[in-house]
Amino acid sequence: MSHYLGLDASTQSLTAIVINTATGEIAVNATVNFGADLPRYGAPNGFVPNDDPLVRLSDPLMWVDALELLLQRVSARGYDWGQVRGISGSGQQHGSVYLNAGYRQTDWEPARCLSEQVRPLLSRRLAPIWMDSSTSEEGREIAAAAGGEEVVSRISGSRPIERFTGPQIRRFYRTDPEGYAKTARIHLVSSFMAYLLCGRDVPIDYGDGAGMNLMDLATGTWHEKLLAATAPELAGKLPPPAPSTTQAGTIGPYFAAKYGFRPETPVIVFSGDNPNSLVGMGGIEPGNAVISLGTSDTYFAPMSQPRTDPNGYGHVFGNPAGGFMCLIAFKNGSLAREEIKRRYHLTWDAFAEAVLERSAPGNGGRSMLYYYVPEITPRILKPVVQFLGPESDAATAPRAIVESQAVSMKLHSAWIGETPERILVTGGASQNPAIRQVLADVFQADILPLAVSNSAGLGAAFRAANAVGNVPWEELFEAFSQPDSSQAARPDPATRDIYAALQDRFAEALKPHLD
Ligand code: ADP
Ligand code: XUL
Repeated sequence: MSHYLGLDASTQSLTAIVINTATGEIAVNATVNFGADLPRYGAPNGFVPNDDPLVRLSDPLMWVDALELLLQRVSARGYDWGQVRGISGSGQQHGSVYLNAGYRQTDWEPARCLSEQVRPLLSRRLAPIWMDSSTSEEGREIAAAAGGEEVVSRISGSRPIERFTGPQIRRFYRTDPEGYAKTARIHLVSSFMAYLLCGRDVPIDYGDGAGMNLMDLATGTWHEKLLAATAPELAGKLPPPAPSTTQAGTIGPYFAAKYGFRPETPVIVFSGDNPNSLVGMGGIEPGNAVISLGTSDTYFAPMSQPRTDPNGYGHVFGNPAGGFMCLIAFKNGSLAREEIKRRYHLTWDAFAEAVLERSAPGNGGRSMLYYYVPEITPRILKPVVQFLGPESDAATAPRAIVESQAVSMKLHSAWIGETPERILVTGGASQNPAIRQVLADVFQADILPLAVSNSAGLGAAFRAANAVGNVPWEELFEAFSQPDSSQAARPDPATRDIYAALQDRFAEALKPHLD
């Protein structure tokens, strides 16, 4: 019995990953896709279409049905949930679920479907998710009441951000004060899923709790001033924050009776998808960083100190393995690289060849501002695309964008105050050897590609194994998330000064465009 379950409730799907720590095998990897498998919710991409592009809401009952469907499906394939020794999970960050005073009555009947029994507990029919950006006004009000954006950032790890839970709660309070008054419990997506499984009130873990603009990073408690700035009587509506290793409870009678879990199966608090990914990728120790090169690029890394970004671009969350982590999002990632690829009619192989064979580090002074869409880091609201230095062509433009993106990442992660020796890379563009080499040279660190799919679900399963079965992190990383060293890029020390100079020039060029 060395099976541990990680559940990942993401924007478009719910996934179950069961790891077998005795054999190093993945015993279960199953997904329910909200759009395809639950079309009755009318949410092809996981949220309910809305005429207002700023509004993004999802139906929490869809998540409840997805959980049941997923468990049923895996059982139907012959898997016995009674083998599971511990459970944890992951949720898309920031989204919130609003329950009325009935939330404590959890004597759910296994003979009836759970969503029917949860429906009367909702004090708000739909849940705002991380893609919602309708709360700019509320963010400004919270900042004003708390003493400024910097104060909110210093306490909570982020300035008020539209998608963060505090501004979302304030918006609910303002637009539906009655609904807010009826709300007795506010959960994150992660803690809501844990609540369902346990059938009892559960805490919010530090990892995900830090994404609310409400938690004091220094103490791990809700911050009175931020609560007061957000909405009245909020303290009583929030579950307590708790370390990510906390046992939330054991599996509830509903799931034990209906799906065959052992009744005493421990459930470890769920966390956010980014904190779980840090674990799933094996990046929990300072000295590591993860760069995910997907549609957008993200940089996340463990931090030994809860520093905050003085510019207010980055976020600080809890590291589920202890301490803190940062997350920095760069919107112009693959999208911008694809623009260059298209403009010069290149394949990805030709793009890599241009960087590795047809140009050299520093690119003869050619770099670029590559902000095809508004950027989060640094904050640039008006798109700007501009080549800098001598004119670029098909041989030099790929290097111009890759070097510029890499120095921007280095520049905008400097506030973390820790130099990574080893950077794990993932996402579609991490397959590109040229991008890996430029990152190695700019960061003067080893770049190691990691082919882990669903690092959030895997990280959740690791957390269950670590907390319940005392399985050491290293053993889990060794078995399930080994980077591919044969594809590693190593830094060339001769490029250090070239990139230090480029970083300074790039920072200067950015200045007139910053918002
Ligand atoms: P997401 O999960 O955010 O949708 P992925 O991690 O799947 O994204 O990455 C998809 C992106 O990877 C595509 O947009 C594409 O531009 C990029 N990509 C795929 N292969 C390569 C390559 N060889 N070199 C550079 N970029 C690539
Ligand atoms: C992080 C964020 C997203 C969601 C998506 O701040 O908003 O990464 O967690 O799953």
